Amino acid sequence: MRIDILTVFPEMFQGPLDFSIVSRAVHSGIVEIQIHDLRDFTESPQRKTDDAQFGGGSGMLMNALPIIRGAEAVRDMALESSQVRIVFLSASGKALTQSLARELSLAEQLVLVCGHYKGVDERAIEYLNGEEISIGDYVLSGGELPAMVLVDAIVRLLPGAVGSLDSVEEDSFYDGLLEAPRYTRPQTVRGLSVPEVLLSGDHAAIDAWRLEQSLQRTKERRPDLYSKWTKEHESHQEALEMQIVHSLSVNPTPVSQDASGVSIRPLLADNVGARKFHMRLFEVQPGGHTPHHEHEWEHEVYILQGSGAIVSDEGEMEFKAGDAIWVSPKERHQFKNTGAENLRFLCLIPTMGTCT
Ligand code: 9D3
Repeated sequence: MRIDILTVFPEMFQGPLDFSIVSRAVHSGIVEIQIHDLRDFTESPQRKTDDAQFGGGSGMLMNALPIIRGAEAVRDMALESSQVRIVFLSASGKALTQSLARELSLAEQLVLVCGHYKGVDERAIEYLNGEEISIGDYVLSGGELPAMVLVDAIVRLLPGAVGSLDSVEEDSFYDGLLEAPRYTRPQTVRGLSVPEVLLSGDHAAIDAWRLEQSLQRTKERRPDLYSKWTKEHESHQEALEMQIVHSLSVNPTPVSQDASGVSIRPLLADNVGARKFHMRLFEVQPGGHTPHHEHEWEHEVYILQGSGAIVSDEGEMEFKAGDAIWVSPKERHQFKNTGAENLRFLCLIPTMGTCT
């Protein structure tokens, strides 16, 4: 990939791009980054790049022509000009997201135009067929820092830019959730210890704890992401089949591997051979319960948070966070929350035809 940056402050780019992943990618030839001074594309002796705006209004606007000449010049420099995208970093652009970064990382050449002052003459964007991108809803003084942010987000996605472990962006059940808290040595820092479960070696319990923490944090800090995640995980259960096997099937030894190499590790011995699941996440308030119900299939239930009991004709079975329980087919039952916090549990329902 080749990235050309047009700016009136080329000096700002000395430093930030010379470190870590971006610098390594440049030195190994994965990406070529060129910074261009927009003043080099002016024609007046004063090398002026801005002017007052038509229609009135305070502040200066960047002239269209230096930007157009600059973009045309760098477009001609590139060997293959087929896949060029011209991006204007602009406070009124569409939001930069990971999926937009991923999409941009597929281009052969990017031309980034850093706006400044009150903005740029609209005709520069129109003539060059540019797209406007913002890095978030806050006011900065120019497009230079956003351009560096964009470069960092894109370059680390280029094949070979990041060590092999990180480089695979695996689709995961946790996608769209904030990460659970993490800890490293020493075990005690100024009297603060590491959550017990992380030292237990019990991978099922650790997975359940992390999922619970992720859900809790996301709900609190990013209600937007939380409702998106819960919606997706209710309505697109098919898409989740593999992820659930991934994140919640946690016996110590793999039982089998499917074609994609995913280890299938059933939670319960009865479930050997089951390959795919639908998933439903339920939440019951303290003192609350689900309706009485029964179903044709038997399925696993994984308790993520809280404690309670499953009540059926057979009697009552208590459970707590970390437990995996088994619900028999055609047995009328309900879940009760007997604890003080919300009860959360995942139901894993085997997909027809893939379960023995
Ligand atoms: C009249 C000033 N603004 C209204 C609040 C518009 C404006 C123009 C130019 C605001 C900021 C800027 C300078 N910022 C950018 O060029 C910019 C930016 C940003 O401010 N926030 C997030 N992403 C970006 S990308 C470029």
